[in-house]
Amino acid sequence: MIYSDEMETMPREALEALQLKRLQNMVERVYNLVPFYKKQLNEQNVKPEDIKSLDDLKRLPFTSKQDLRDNYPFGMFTLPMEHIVRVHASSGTTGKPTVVGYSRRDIEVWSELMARSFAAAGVGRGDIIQNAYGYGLFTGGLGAHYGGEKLGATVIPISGGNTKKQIMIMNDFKSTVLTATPSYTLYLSEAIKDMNLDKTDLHLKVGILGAEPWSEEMRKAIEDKLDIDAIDIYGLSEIMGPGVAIECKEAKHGLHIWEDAFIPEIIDPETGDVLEDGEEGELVITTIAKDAMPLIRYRTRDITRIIKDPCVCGRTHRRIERIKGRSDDMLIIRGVNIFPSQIESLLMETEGVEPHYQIIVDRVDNLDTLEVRVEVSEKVFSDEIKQLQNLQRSIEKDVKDLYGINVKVSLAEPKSLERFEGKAKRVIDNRRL
Ligand code: DLL
Repeated sequence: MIYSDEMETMPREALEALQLKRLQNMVERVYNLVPFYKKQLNEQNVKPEDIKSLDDLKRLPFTSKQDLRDNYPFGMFTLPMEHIVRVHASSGTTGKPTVVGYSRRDIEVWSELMARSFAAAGVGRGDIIQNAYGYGLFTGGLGAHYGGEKLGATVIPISGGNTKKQIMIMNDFKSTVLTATPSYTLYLSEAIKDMNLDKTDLHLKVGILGAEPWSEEMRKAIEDKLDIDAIDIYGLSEIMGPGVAIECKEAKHGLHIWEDAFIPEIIDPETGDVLEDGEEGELVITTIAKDAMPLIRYRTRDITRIIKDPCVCGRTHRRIERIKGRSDDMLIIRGVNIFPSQIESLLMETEGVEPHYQIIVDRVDNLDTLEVRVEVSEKVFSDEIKQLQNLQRSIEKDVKDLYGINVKVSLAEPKSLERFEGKAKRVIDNRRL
């Protein structure tokens, strides 16, 4: 279902003309209103009036998370506090969080983009959205909440956690849509089984899952366990929150990025050079419809590529491929680049293991070591030791075949590894301690 035909199926030419107009406007505003940007543009020797085509975007400087930290808390705002109606913040693991401010218009635009995203996933009026994203400084809860209301669906603001109650409500209120992280969705699916409920007792039909990397194989596992369509949704606080990009139900391949509000670029993270459509690199986003805190060429650190082929759904906004991981989560083990999502795919394709795993990296005698802990299924757990050893060796061999490095695989008892209510933490890197 298309929420706004006019915007979502706008011919490319018109869309690009709109982008240019909005970009010019935005650059002029931040130049005049944000001292940080005035300085950056002056240093780069660009004036707002130099932006004559979308190609001129390249001439503008990048914005990094560090820039936001340096301007903590409100230094990036274009508006005085009387016009800021909400703030969110992303929980930095180290130091101060990054703060994002929204004007009333920003909240309206965000709600509209989230409503579009829900519609793309097949959600509409009459649907009951169980919103298990956390409410608070995290953008997931309130972002999905306002979008669901804007769409005219019913929103249950349950937030994350409280799993038993969550399932009781899901059952009693006949929730049709679940919004949660993929890892929490998995946890819920287990808890549903433990409460002796069957997926067919529930009314869930779609999960709108994101906020962390997950693999195609994980999607299959979730769809199978809950008998739903699992749709990938992407976003980040600095740019807005959830609803920057989403898969459409028709193709379920690649996430449409709402290009009337965001201009995506893919760059080589080392050199900063812009790459061609289709090449893999770091996603950089320029906001062109933000009021209180527009950002020029924000470096997301997320690794993906742009799919430029038209989509079967008729939307003209380009797609980005499922996020492979963050460049800062990429493990470099003895010179080999490893994304946790690749290990996840490999594990999910292995018969007898469950989608719960941990990756432990350490350094012993100056040599990096890699350990993968993965839970085995109840059925396999009761097998003979010999069979378990075979399973362990076969995963070790698969990793070796893929990366050419040795890995230690430890099989864990069913339900022994940590479960997550929000974003999962899969990697334990003891080298940094
Ligand atoms: O996670 C916003 C969000 C909420 C998105 C709910 C989707 C659903 P942050 O906490 O600022 O915001 O984290 C943003 O999470 O840069 C990615 O690294 C990662 N991320 C978000 N969505 C996806 C996804 C929210 N679908 C960071 N796939 C981003 C992979 C994702 N990674």
